[in-house]
Amino acid sequence: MSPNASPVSLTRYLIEDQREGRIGPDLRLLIEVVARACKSISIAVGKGALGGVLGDAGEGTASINVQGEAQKKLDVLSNEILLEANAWGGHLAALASEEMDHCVVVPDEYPRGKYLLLFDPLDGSSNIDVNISVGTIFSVLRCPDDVAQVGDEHFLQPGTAQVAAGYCTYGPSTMLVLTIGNGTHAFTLDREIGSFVMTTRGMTIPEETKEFAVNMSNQRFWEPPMQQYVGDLLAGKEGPRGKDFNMRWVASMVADVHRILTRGGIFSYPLDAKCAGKGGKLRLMYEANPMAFLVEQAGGAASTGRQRMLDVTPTGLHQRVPVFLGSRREVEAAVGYHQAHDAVRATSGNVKAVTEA
Ligand code: P6P
Repeated sequence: MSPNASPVSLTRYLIEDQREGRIGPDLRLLIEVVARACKSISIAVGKGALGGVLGDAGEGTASINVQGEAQKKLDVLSNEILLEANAWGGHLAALASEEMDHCVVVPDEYPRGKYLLLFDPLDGSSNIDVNISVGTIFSVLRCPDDVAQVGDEHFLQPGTAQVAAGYCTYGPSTMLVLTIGNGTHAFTLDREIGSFVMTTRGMTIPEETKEFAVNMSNQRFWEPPMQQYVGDLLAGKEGPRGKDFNMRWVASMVADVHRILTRGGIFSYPLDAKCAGKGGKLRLMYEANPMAFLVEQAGGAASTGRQRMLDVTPTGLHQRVPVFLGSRREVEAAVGYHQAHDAVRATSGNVKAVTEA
């Protein structure tokens, strides 16, 4: 059989990348360990009501995480699976999770590696009880050299510092989507042999789209540029955009982003009056940044609406940001509405200052 005919497993893909010098053995091991943990999470999620793991965590008393959100049993289980899988391998210095207030340093009884792993163990978990796709999102950073005691502050690196990022979507099929900075590639879990097999080498997001993803129920809370942007989308071909748009909103970021990586579109969770005080809804370090890395590696764009997502300098482990990501031309259009609005506001602010001087 010619070498190009046999299926490429995740292991083979990573070994080839290591052989070509794009990753080292520790990062290869880290990604393999995360993928193995995702297989365990996929099994737990797939059992549904039969696994006794649906519903809220905390027997009777609600369990609330650092985000102030009710934890699902599967949130807690997924977090534990990822912590246990990554503790003993010797590839990590510390881990941080949406479900934990602070980072966790690898226990002293194990060797300490040079990477930092961040994850949302089960994003979209509010959809679990209604059997809608959910997913695990992860991001990998290098631990700064010569750090005696790793703390949250060592994780506060911009998205451009990521050495790997990915997600595992638990849908009709379980798929791992990964980048190590050399394109974005999709692997589908072959349950008969228990391994991830490459099904798309080089996912590519079309530059243009006719499909947007946003939670329209927040429309009255949006900033003016977002109101104008979506209003023009809804105006269709009679409006300034000159074409009709379709809308999708799964309320599971992994599912929405996977659709966009597969067929294009724009995903947005903008600032709104409800979440403006927190900086946004979605988390920078383990949602927006890994997704931005994947999307840019697939030819798309990712922005806060005012700044390239990967350039944001983090100020906190659980920092929230507005998110626009997907088809490059459409993200640029959305950003353009914000830039135009801000320019007018700055000018009127200057005029006001002069007139009041
Ligand atoms: P809303 C899920 O809770 C999540 O963090 C993302 O996966 C998703 O895109 C968003 O929140 C959904 O938010 O306000 O529509 O429920």
